[in-house]
Amino acid sequence: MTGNKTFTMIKPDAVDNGYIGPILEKITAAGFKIIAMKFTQLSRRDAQEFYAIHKERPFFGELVDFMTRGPIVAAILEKDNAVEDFRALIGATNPAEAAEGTIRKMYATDIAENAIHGSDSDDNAAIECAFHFSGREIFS
Ligand code: FUP
Repeated sequence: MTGNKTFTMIKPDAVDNGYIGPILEKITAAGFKIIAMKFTQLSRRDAQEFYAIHKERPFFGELVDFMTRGPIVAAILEKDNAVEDFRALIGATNPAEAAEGTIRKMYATDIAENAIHGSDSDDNAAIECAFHFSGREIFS
């Protein structure tokens, strides 16, 4: 059975470019319910931990610099088949390869500054939700 929650961040490029509103509009229009949300900024330690899976990759330093350079919007979204449906809504990691109408196609700058994050599995969605929100925020 697939889960009904996923985790997203509107990344610093999209916040800086004024796209919080249009992106949230697309998310809710696609049937996702926002069940927790905050405007915040990641510390370097937060970003290193969140992206620890990429720590050996050549782009890791730039990824941490980018993700900490300004505020983000972090949110938990609820919908049937949330992880898969949200990945379809945001599009490919590289916006040049993302389908027309996807959030990354419309609002991302390039593969490094790609506007939005979406969990890639139910297990990671649970880990990422818990990383950013306490149980009280998730369930109250
Ligand atoms: P995604 O699951 O689509 O967010 O993509 P990945 O987990 O593969 O990558 C996480 C982030 O690392 C991307 F959002 C941006 C950054 N990245 C790069 O900067 N260069 C790359 O070649 C791949 C990823």
